[in-house]
Amino acid sequence: MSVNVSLDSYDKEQVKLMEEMCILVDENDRRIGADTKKNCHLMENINKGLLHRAFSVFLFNSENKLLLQQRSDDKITFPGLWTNTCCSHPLNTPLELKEDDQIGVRRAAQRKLNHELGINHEQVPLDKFSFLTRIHYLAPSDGIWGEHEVDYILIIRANVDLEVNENEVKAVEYLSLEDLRKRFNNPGDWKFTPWFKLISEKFLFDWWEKLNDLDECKDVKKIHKL
Ligand code: DMA
Ligand code: MN
Repeated sequence: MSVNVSLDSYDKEQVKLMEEMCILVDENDRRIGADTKKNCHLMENINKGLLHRAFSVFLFNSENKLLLQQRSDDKITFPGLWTNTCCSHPLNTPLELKEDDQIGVRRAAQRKLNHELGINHEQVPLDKFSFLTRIHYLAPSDGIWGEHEVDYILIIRANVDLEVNENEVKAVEYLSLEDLRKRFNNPGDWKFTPWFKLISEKFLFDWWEKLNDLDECKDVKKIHKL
């Protein structure tokens, strides 16, 4: 699918990333092809049903605080919004297409935790991510761009060293469960991404209470439509 939308007015590094090849899936998360990150995020294509695979990482430190990030103003979709630790897409490459044990998604999560936040692979080993469930959602960003994804939820508990990539991330903050509840009730100048709000409203606080028993929270077969 190709639509004539100019990327000229956007940040050059972010424009380059729009050439990445995302994995197209059907509503059952079966791979049906590949397309550019640009095409996958144009509302014009999304409105025709284009759907791709994604992941959302929620990283908690040993004090059970969640690492949030504020997206950089250079991002083409959802700039400046506060969200969970790291989100992105497994790419259409042999390593990240692999579905056994969600290994492709885990690899992508490791890659982007490093790219966005400077976290070393050793601090976030592939087998330390807990895969909880998948969420299918659609959310417009502005008139032109949006998201329509089958989103793999990954939780990891780790104390990490950060070296933030300012092209990706404007600010970071560790929040306790109570801090986040307060932020949602009294956001001040904080605006949140739609997927973070959706996941938080439906699942996050429950998962947070059960960080020591995450197996109880796993629903690996189901794709929740939010
Ligand atoms: C896309 O995140 C994935 C989800 C779950 C919204 P993103 O826009 O941060 O992706 P990227 O960092 O690759 O631009
Ligand atoms: Mn996406």
